[in-house]
Amino acid sequence: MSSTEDLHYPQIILQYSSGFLVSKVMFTACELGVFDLLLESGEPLSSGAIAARLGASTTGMERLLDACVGLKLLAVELTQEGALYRNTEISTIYLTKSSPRSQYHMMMYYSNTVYLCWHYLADAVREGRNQYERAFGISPKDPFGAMYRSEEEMLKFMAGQNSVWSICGRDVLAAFDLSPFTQIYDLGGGGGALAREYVSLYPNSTVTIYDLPKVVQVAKERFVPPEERRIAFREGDFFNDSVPEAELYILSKILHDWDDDKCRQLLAKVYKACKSGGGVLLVESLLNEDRSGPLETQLYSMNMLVQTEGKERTAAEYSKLLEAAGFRGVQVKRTGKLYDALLGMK
Ligand code: ASE
Repeated sequence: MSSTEDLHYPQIILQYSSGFLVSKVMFTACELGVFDLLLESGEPLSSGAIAARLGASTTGMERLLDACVGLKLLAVELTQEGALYRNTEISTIYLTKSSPRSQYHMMMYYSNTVYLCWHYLADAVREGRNQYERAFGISPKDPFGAMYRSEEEMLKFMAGQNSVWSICGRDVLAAFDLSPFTQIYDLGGGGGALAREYVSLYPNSTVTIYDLPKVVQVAKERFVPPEERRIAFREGDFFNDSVPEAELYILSKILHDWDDDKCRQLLAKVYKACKSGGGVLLVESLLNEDRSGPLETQLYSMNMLVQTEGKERTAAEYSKLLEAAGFRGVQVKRTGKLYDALLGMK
């Protein structure tokens, strides 16, 4: 029997068509605080109790909870008093706000910002550029000006970006032995979660978070505790201001925001500033060389289209960019997780 005669064949198409419904159910349960309430309560609750506590309708909440059960984000148990809902292990670990591995802030960024940009995906593909004009009525010229259009948006982005490092941070930093480097600059280091992973993995290092002044200010106030002495800050714009000398530069999810021209400019500047014997660590989600996957990276590349000036690239593409800037002995490490690492030396 050929695959087109297989009765199950259409399933995959139907599944794909409701992918965004799945996302939105998860985002909404996070946003309304379902997982936090069930964690806090310590016992299974009815849909009526959850609706009342969260100020929602029972009819809406009941359907949301049932859909979460279908997604295995909640479990349901039928009792004499009716259906009682509780968190599953996966929602406790990743979807509650207070968990050390919480992805809550990423969910909120996806649900309230990324989602709105994706409404204009067809326009983005037609025009080959980001959709801030249509989605938010703001100029697409300066993508980070647009992404940081308000302090609230900037905070949501920083918190969202921070959350992935609780899952992937160790792997990308342990991909190479970085212990010979003690003086590190994390260019575009944002909320500093990767820098914090770095100093915990390499205790003899000092990491300076280099980012736009308003980002640094918020990182200091909201994200990096002042008692963390191994993390320093430097305000600047890496395209327009100077980049200070260091032994290792981290560019984590930076090159994917920019076209090849801007990447070459930035890497040339980093190469010039880098101590000899020093290097640059790229942290990115790598496409397979034949561009056949991973699906997650292909989707992220579409997101770079709607939100930035960049794209996801293959290891060969990043290596070429590094070598064009002068870096040598480029090594690639695939972690098997969402983000991978490349190391180039001066
Ligand atoms: C960026 C990373 C992201 C710029 C915009 C972004 C992410 C979302 N929006 O450097 C995180 C990665 N996730 C996706 C969907 O690309």
